[in-house]
Amino acid sequence: MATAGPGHLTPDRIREARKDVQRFLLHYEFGLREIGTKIEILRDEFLELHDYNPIEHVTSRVKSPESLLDKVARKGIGRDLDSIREAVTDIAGVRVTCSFTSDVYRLFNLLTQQDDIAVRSVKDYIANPKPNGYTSLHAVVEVPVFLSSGPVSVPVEVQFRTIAMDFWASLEHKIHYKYAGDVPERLTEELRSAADTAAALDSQMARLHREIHGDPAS
Ligand code: 0O2
Repeated sequence: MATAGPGHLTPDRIREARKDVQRFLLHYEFGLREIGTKIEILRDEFLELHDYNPIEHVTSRVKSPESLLDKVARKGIGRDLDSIREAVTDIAGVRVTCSFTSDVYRLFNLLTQQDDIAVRSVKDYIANPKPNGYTSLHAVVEVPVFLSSGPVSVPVEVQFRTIAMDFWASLEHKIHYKYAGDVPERLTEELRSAADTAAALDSQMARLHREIHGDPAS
């Protein structure tokens, strides 16, 4: 009877590989929970101290295996879990949508200055918007997760943005997806102009808010 060689797939090996992937993704799920708790604590304390909630909503996701494999193929990353762990930093993602741009930076500072958080990279697309008009503040942070086998450091990409930035990004994402990246020039132009309008709205709302309430955290 033929025995399975080292590269052959057998039901046992497939089961083993599936378990490895599940365990790999579970660490990112734990990382999300740690960051989620930190953000909830900041929000609740802020509300208690200043009677003001700087966060509109928070969403989070672990990248699906399909989307992860797409990215790995697109970027020419090795398909083994060690290479993926090293090269893909947005497997765990949290999006924090704030009321005002000042809250975006305030939350970013409060989170990234915590002692157990290590900042791996920051991209400030608010100070430097992407050519298509995209704005948001991105930070890849490492958070410790304490497993029964000891601590592991889990990277989480945190995107901070205002409601207007979020509105723009979700529409742009739909348009990008609909046209498979080949967006007609007219729509590209309109999106750029909509991004300017969103930025102007953010400034105007912040000005009005200051006029009525002052700076709630000052
Ligand atoms: P999803 O489905 O949201 O996860 P990367 O490709 O991530 O390795 P990159 O592009 O330098 O490297 O990272 P960057 O600029 O930090 O962007 C990562 C994420 O930001 C994207 O994740 C989007 O969520 C968001 N983003 C960046 N640019 C744009 C944009 O032009 N429009 C919109 N709508 N979102 C943007 P993913 O993996 O692309 O998608």
